Amino acid sequence: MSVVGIDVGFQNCYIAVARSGGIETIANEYSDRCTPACVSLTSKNRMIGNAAKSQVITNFKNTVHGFKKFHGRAFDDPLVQVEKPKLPYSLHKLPNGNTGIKVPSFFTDAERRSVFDATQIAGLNCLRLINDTTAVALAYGIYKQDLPTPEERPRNVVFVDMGHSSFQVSITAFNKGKLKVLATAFDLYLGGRNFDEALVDYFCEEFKIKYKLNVRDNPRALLRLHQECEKLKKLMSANSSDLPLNIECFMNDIDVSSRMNRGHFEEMCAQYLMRVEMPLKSALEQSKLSRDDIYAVEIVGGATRIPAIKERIAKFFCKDISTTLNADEAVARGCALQCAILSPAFKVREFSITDVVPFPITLRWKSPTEDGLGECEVFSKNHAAPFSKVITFHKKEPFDLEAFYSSPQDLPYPDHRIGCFSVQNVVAQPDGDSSKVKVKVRVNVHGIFSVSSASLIEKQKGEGEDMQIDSEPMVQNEGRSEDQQVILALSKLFQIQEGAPGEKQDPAAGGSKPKVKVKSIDLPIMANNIRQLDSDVLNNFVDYERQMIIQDKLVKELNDAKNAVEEYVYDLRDKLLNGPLLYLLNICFVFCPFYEEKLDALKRLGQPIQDRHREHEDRPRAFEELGKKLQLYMKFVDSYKQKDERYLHL
Ligand code: ATP
Ligand code: MG
Ligand code: K
Repeated sequence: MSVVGIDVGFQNCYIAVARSGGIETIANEYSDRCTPACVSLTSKNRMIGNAAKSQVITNFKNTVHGFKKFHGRAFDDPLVQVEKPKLPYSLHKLPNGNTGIKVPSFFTDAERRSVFDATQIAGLNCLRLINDTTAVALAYGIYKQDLPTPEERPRNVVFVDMGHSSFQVSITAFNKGKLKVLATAFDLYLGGRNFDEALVDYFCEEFKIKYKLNVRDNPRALLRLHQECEKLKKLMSANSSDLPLNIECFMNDIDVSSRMNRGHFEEMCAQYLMRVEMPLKSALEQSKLSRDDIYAVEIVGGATRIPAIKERIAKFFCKDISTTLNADEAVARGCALQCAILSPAFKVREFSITDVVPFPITLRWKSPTEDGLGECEVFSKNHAAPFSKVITFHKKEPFDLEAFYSSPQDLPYPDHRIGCFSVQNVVAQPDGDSSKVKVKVRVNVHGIFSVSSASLIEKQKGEGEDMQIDSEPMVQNEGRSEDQQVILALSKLFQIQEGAPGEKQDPAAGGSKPKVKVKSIDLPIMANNIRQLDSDVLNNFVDYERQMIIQDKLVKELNDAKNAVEEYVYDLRDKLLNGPLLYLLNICFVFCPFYEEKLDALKRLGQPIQDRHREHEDRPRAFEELGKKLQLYMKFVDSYKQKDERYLHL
């Protein structure tokens, strides 16, 4: 069994794997530890990663990249509509209203569920979905030997991650063996690509005037300009002097060239640089810490390499920034560590993670006949997660619980609804009184919300109030007792898929006074409007994925066979140079439908030729050897002649 951590970035993916010696970021088939988040489709197969990225320009319509932001989003979502015109490939509406990319963050419930679905389709067993900065925090904390003891004041570290598409900050408190996220803040629309786009805009304008080119009308040229601008941006991080931009045969056979320097670039990007401070400020305020309480500011993510961004972060915290972690690989490594902790196959130092609920969640309820409409915020902002709570209702009939995010204005997502959970089979007590119904709500290890179970308590006197909340922190995944944790993680995983009907209620849950004897009956819960794929649809995708894997494999085998034939042909061609045999060879190449057959046919044709060729080559050597032997013999004869006179007389 192996466990891996995967960081799916907007631009790049990293995969780290836990090995007995530690965490290792693995390289792909190009010996590259960074794999572009890119899939290129042809009529026959898919190319993934580096191979796909090389197709971005040639096969632009069918090469999909930058899709991270579409997870869990409806097609009509404003974000999708804003991004659409920028994409060289087209987006389509799926039957369920979600976005599909046709050729065929991570933050809100819907996005998490979508990523979760994706892991299932890929055949992965997802142990935990973890926030980027929390993974980074784990990668930071687990190796630190000098963390304060649990009794001491924690060490507070700020983690700043700016990737290609988004910017996030977390403030985390560390003690020996544990970390607790205190606050998170983000600008989900600020990242390296904004800086690329600023350059692209600038050069589009310039080329319009200088060369009369309408770059925006030519997707191919625009993509090339994008790539060149990104290179230029990276160069400017290391170099403050004037730098050239040259693209040959850019458009209409015209070569273009221009220049840029860091100072000018920073001016152009002032609007983006200004936005760096906001999330930093918000996180610090939420954490209720002062700047003096901050032990270190750690930066990760490719775009934090831009000097102006580093400066702004340092200036805000009045502190030099640290780069203890590998800026590119920290997220994946943290994920792999988390999996190793969860997996029974690894012994890892104990380390518990308490993450936060990034957006407050409210439940609203009503029942068909009662007109009582109630509402309650079940998870406040930055509430610890994973966490379960038990809410007690007094009801006579089935009722609906509608879950939604309390503050839609802070949400990076247009729809603040999470889903509707119907608690079924609720009946009144035999004496006509309301029944006590205990409902368990939970934010699980993946940060996914659900009404996970409900039970009806028989013969309990009503307390006259509609509901009450008992809190009960969910079992944390605390290192050692590995087997149980995996079982726990897996069982949780399972419940999500099944919509958690009739889960067995822990008798201790809810902290109810154990004196009164009660009978508890599990109630089924129906989840509606959850932004997760139905099991049918999911299974279809799983099948489809399998078919595509087989297809990819077939095409690869075919390519390998083709290469073998070609190699053979070139080899033979070199030897034959020309003539009727070559003609025959070509015919053979064209007429055999399968590469294996082609190779066989060729070999049948080629072998005698090669044999003769070898004979021919061997002949001079044989003569030479014969000659040498003859000479030797002659020498022998000569010497003998001199020594033995009798020989002469023979
Ligand atoms: P996200 O986290 O937003 O989903 P990601 O994880 O794919 O995206 P990263 O791999 O962390 O993003 O960073 C990629 C970004 O960093 C790109 O915009 C890239 O141009 C930028 N970048 C990488 N190196 C440098 C550099 N030396 N100077 C400036 N920018 C850089
Ligand atoms: Mg990232
Ligand atoms: K473990």
